[in-house]
Amino acid sequence: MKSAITISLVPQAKGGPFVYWDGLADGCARAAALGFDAVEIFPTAAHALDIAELQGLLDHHSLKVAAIGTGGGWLVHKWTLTHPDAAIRKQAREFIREVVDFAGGFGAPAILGSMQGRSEGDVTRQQALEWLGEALDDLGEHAKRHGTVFLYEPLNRYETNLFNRQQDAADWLYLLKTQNVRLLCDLFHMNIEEADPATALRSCGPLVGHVHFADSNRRAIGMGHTEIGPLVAALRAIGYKGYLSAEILPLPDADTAAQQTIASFRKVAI
Ligand code: LER
Ligand code: MN
Repeated sequence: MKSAITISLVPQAKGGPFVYWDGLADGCARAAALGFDAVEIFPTAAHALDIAELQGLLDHHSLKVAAIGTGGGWLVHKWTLTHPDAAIRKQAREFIREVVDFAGGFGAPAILGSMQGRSEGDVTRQQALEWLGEALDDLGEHAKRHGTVFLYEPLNRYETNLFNRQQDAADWLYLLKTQNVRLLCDLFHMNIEEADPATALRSCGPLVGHVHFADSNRRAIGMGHTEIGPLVAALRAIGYKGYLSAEILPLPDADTAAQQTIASFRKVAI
């Protein structure tokens, strides 16, 4: 397994679960100094990122891009793939496609988290899942052109009512036309929603495509009450070789959260 840490470039996400907040150069330098393998980037939009700048930083620090988030489309514009307005759903899809293209250039997947939206008002669950399924079929196949997968993240009940548990999402993903979407298993959401997170990871097997490495309280692993040993054992058992990426609160401060993360990673995952 490989280590990664998050960099947020979205001012509207302040207070959110990202470790570094002071730009790509700062985040990459700090991540590399601690020995992380990769960074996970949370941009306002794909076009706000500079390909040459990012490539230069990755080369200089021997880092990779673990994944790129799309939640900026929700935080900045309130766009989702299940919005009742067709024009907004289209903008949401375009926004995410651009992230798929940008991330694909770095061999990394894009993440669908907050931009999945929810079923509410006149949008029934059936309707929302139809729109979400169409979008995932498109985005999954689009990612394939770059040789990458597309990541779908079940969120806890306070953030979506579409899929809160990994197995429910997995059963539904298998019904899609595309088979190029993988699950992003966020241990923070799983701590809230799963009866047994380790069993959930084992049962999703090859669909597990990325992991958000967060403790029960969304702090660095080791700063809450999650027992990480059985979770890593479950990931080993299914042959997971991807990233454990720290999408966590920068508490008590970013550097301490990052140091705690890499110490926990080295203890359990190497
Ligand atoms: C995104 O990865 C996520 O986990 C959501 O809770 C938004 O922060
Ligand atoms: Mn997450």
